Amino acid sequence: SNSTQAERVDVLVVGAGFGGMYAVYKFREMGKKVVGIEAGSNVGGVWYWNRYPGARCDLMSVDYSYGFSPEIEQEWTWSEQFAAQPEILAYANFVADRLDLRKDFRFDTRVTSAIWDEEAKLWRATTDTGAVLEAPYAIMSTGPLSIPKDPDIPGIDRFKGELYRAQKWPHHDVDFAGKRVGVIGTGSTGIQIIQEVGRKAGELFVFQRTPSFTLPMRNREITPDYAAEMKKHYRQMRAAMKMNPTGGTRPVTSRPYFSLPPDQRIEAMEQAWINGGHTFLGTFADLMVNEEANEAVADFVRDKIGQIVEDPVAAEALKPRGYPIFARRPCLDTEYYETYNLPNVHLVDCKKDAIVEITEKGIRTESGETELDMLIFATGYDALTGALLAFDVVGRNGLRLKDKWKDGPVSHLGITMTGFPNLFATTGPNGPAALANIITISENDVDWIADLITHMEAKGLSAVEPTQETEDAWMTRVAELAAPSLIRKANTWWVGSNVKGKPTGLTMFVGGFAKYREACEAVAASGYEGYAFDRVSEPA
Ligand code: NA7
Repeated sequence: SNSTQAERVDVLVVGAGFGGMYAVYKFREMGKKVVGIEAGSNVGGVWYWNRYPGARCDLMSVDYSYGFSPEIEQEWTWSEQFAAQPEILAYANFVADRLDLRKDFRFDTRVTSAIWDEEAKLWRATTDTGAVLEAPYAIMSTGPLSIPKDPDIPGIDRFKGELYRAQKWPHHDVDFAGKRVGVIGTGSTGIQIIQEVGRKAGELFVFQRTPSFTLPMRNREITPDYAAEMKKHYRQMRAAMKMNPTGGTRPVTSRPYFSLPPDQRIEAMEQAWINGGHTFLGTFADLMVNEEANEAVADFVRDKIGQIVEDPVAAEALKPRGYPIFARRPCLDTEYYETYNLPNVHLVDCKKDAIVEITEKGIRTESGETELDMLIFATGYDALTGALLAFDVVGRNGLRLKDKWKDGPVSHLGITMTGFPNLFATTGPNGPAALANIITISENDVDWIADLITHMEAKGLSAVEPTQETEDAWMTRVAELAAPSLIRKANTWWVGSNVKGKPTGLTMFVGGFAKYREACEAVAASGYEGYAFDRVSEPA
C-alpha cells in the first residue's frame, strides 16, 4: 500500500556532521534538491552528541575546520589551539547559520533502511518518523565514530546511581562535587573525562583494563595577533594540507629513527615531548613500521610516566606494554598522569583485579565491591562500519551491505561499492578514515562525488558503480600498505577487535591523505576508468 507518499529529491544525505553538512551545501550549490537526514536535533555529528566534561579535539582547530569557504575562514576565530567541544559545536552551528543549512535537514529522524530500486534507478530510504525519501543519489555521511558501545559487563541495568555514557551525554550540567564517581574506559575519551572529573569529584575510581599512551597536548590560547596571522595564511595552509599525509599542517619527516646518533634521538624526543601534540610522529618517519624504533619511543614515554606519577604501583599500571605506541590512536592530555597524584583519585588495575559485574551500588571486581554514586562509560564505538551496518542497505539484486561486508568492509576508495550503484560514503572504512584529518577527507570525498555526478549528467548516465576488478585492486593496495604496519599489533577500534564478533583487520588506507587524494584524482582524470555506468539518455 502507499499510505506514505515518498518524497522525491535529487540527492539524499545521511548525517549532519561535518561530512553531511558540506554535502548538503555542495549539492544545493549545484542546483540540486537535497535533503539531509539526521538522528540528532541539530548539526554537529560527534560534536553534537559528545558533550562530556573535557571533550576536546586532538587536531589543531585551524586544521580541523572547513577549507571550502574563505569567507567562513575569515569570519570565524578560534580561541584555542585545540578547541573544546562547545567551541567546535558553536562553529558547526555558525556554518549552518551562515549557509542556511538547517532548512535542508530533517532532524530527529533516523534512517531505517535504504533500498535500491533497479527499475526506477533510485534509492528509497525509510525513516523512523515514517517519512520515505527517494533519490537517484544517496550520500552516507554517517561517521566512523557514531555507534557507541557499552562495556561487555553483566548488570548494567541493575545500577541504581547515575549512569552516563560519554557519547550520549545529557544537555544539562552534571554535578560531580562530593560524589563517588567510577569511569570505565581509558581511551581518548576516558582520559579527557578522568583529567577533568578527577579535579571535581569527591572521589574518582578509574577502572583501567588497557592503559593508553597519552602525550602532552600543550594546548594554548590563540591570541588576536596569532589569529590574524593565521587568517592571512589560510589559503597556503589549505593547499599544504592537501599535500600532507595527515590532511593537516603537522610537519612530516623522512628521517628514520636510527639515522640519528643515540644522544640526538633522546634530544629529539625531549623536544617532541615539549612541543606536545602528535609531534612525535613528525619526528621520526619509521615509527609505524620499525618495531625497534617504536619500542624506543614507547620506552621514552614510559619513563616520563614513571617520573610524573608518584605512587610506583599506579605508575607501573599506567605504563602501556605489549603493543606498539601509536598503534592505538595516541591520546593528547593536559596533566592526565598528574591526576593520579591527587588523593581522591584511585586507579583500579583491571588486569590484576578484573571487573566481575555491575551491582545496584557500584562495581564488583574480583577483590570486592566499590560503591559509587555515579558511573561513566567511555567504552568506545562500533567504529568505521557500525553506522552503515546499523540499518538495512540493499543494493542490486537484493545484495545486502551486511552480507557484502561480512568478512570486513570492502569498497573503492572508501567511497563507492560494487553492487551498490549511486551509493556513496564519505570518510568510509577503506579510505584514510581515522588516520587523517576527517574534515579534509570529507571535503575531498564530497567534491569527488559531486564531480562524478556532474560527469554522469553530462554524459546521460543514470547509475554508476566500480567494477569488481576496480574494488578488488583497491583492496589489494590497501592490504599491501597495511601488511607492514604496526597498527595491526594492537586491539583497537582501528582494526575492529574492540567489538565482540566483529571481523578484524586493518582495512583503512594507511598511505596517508595525500596519496589517497591522488588516487581519487587519478580516477576522475581518467574519465572514471574502472567504473560501470548505465545509460539513460543521449549525452547532454
Ligand atoms: P576507545 O579508544 O575504543 O577506548 C575504549 C576504552 O574502553 C578502552 O580503554 C577499553 O579498554 C575500554 N573498555 C571497553 N570495554 C571495557 C570493559 N568491559 N572493561 C574495561 N574497559 C573497557 O574509545 P574512545 O571513545 O576513548 O576513543 C575513540 C576515538 O574517539 C579516539 O581514538 C579518538 O579518535 C576520538 P580495552 O582497550 O578494550 O582493554
